[in-house]
Amino acid sequence: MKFLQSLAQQFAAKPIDWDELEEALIRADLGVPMTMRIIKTLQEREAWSLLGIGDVLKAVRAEIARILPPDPAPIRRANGKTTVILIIGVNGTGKTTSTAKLARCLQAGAIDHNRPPQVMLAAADTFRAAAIEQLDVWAKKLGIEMIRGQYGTDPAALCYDAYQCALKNKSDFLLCDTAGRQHTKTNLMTELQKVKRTLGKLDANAPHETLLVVDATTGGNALSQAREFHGALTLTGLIVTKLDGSGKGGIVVAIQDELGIPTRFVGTGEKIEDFAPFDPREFVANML
Ligand SMILES: Nc1nc2c(ncn2[C@@H]2O[C@H](COP(=O)(O)OP(=O)(O)OP(=O)(O)O)[C@@H](O)[C@H]2O)c(=O)[nH]1
Ligand SMILES: [Mg+2]
Repeated sequence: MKFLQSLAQQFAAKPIDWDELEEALIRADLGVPMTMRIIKTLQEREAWSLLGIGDVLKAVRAEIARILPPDPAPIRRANGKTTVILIIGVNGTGKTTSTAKLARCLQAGAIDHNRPPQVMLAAADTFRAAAIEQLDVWAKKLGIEMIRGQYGTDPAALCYDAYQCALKNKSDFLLCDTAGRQHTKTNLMTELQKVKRTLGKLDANAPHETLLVVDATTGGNALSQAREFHGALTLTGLIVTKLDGSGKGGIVVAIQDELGIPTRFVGTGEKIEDFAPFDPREFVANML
């Protein structure tokens, strides 16, 4: 059930219980600061005791609309060279699937309408068993070249080689899928920083996009993930996955609010076509 529908049922026939409302908004993953702002906005209104659920809905919508950029930025392109997109995140959030989905999206020219772009993949998860084969299945299906190395090798070196190869092939995009890692593991975050630094040796602006994949069903934990990954790597955007599940996705509003990181794409299922550029209007309409 959409979270505001359940809110409406909860508050329909009685005066607003501020504690209950606060709890409901936090349960929807909107985060504490935004929840407090919404509550404060409502409480400051004159004759607040007359507030009904309609006012609550309006305040939540207005607050979300104020925070999300109305038109999310398109992919930042490298100047006439290969654009490198680094895909990172904790284990199992949907990085590999999203890498394939994004490749298809870019390949189909859904983002750059001028011509069908050439896309390459780098299988930079050299850690998890079968990770390379998993991406390879997608690469074959999509007819996309994938650069791979041996398991256990340095992902930074693999990304460097893949980038060189993509530049030589005049590929428009290189998407680097990386191993899942806990944001709390310093050595694994350092490994990613090395990947970023190494790519930067071929173009100071590379990777041109550093996208964190967050799973909508993990709720508030995605905010801690975003904080840590952003602190270590300076994220340029989010991909929020599993919006077809029980997660409300409110956390991406909290992440935009606190860290200024925009959501760029959404994953809405396991199939390759279950993916789209983030549309704030549609997102809010689905959420409310
Ligand atoms: N329902 C749903 N499932 C998804 C979505 N995106 C990914 N998945 C599923 O989530 C599971 C994990 O996806 P992966 O792409 O392997 O995740 P990952 O982040 O690469 O995982 P690791 O590399 O092990 O860290 C798979 O079963 C995917 O099919 C989505 O948007 N919706
Ligand atoms: Mg993976």
